[in-house]
Amino acid sequence: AELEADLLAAIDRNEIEIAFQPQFSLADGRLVGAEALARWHHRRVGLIGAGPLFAIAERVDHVAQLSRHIAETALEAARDWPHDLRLSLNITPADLASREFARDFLKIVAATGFDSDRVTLEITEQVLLSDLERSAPVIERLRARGIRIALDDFGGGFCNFRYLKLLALDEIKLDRSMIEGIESDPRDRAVLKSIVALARALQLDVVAEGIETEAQAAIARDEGCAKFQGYLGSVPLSASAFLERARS
Ligand code: G
Ligand code: G
Ligand code: NA
Ligand code: MN
Repeated sequence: AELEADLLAAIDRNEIEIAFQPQFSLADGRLVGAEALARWHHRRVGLIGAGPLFAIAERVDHVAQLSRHIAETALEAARDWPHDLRLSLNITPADLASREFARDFLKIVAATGFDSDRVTLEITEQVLLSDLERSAPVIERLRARGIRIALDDFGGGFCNFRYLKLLALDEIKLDRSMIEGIESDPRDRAVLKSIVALARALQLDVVAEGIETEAQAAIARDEGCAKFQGYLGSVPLSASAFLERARS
C-alpha cells in the first residue's frame, strides 16, 4: 500500500527511469533503434521492474498516467537520437482497448516532435485477448500514421496464430525462450525456421530477442530474422549512455 501511495509522487519526481536496450540489424550489425524499458528506483525498496511497477499502478488505477509519463520521457530522450533510429515502446492491454488511446498517443508524439513513423509499439497477446474488436481499429489508426506494431514475446505463451491473421501487424518479436536453445537443439531451430517462413508469407519482420552469443546471432540471421536485441549487442542503457553509443 505504501508503494501505491508513492507512485504519483515518484512520477512527479522523475524517479521512473527509462532504460534503452539497443536493437541491431542482423544483416550488417548496424544499430537500428532501442526498446524503452521502464523501472522504478525506489529509495527504500530498490529496483522495481516494469512488471511489478505496472501491477502497482493498476492497483491504484494509475496505469494511464504511468504509460503517458513513460511515453513522454522516452520520446523526449529519443528526440536527440540520429534520425535513422527507431524507438520501441511497450503498451499495456488497457491502453489498446481504450478508444482514446490512438488520439492521445499521437498527441504526445506530436508534442515531443518525434516522427511518428519512427515509433514502434510493442503489444503482447494479452492485449489481443482482452479486446480484439476494440483493439483492431486503434491499431489501424496508429498504423495510418506510420507507427509500426510489433507482437512482443511471440512464442513465449500460447502462441495463437489467429492474431497474425486478424490484426494488421508489422513485426513479431520472438520470445527469449525461443532463442535459448537454437544452438544446441535442432527442434528449436526447426520452430524458428517455420515461424520465420510464416512471418515472411505475412510480410512481417522478425526480431530475435535474448540473443546472447555470436552463434545464436548467426543462426537467427541465417534463418531470416531481420533484427536482434540481447546481451550480445548490449544490455539496456541509460538515456545518456544510449545517446553516446548512437553517436559513436
Ligand atoms: O526490463 P524488464 O525485465 O523489467 O521488462 C519486463 C517486461 O516489462 C518486458 O517484457 C517489457 O515488455 C515490459 N515493459 C517494460 N517497460 C514497459 C513499459 O514502459 N510499459 C509496459 N506496458 N511494459 C513495459
Ligand atoms: O519481455 P520483454 O521482452 O520486452 O523483456 C525485456 C527484458 O529482457 C528486459 O528486462 C531485458 O533486460 C531482458 N533481456 C534483454 N536481453 C536479454 C538477453 O540477452 N538475455 C536475457 N537473459 N535477458 C535479456
Ligand atoms: Na517488450
Ligand atoms: Mn519482448
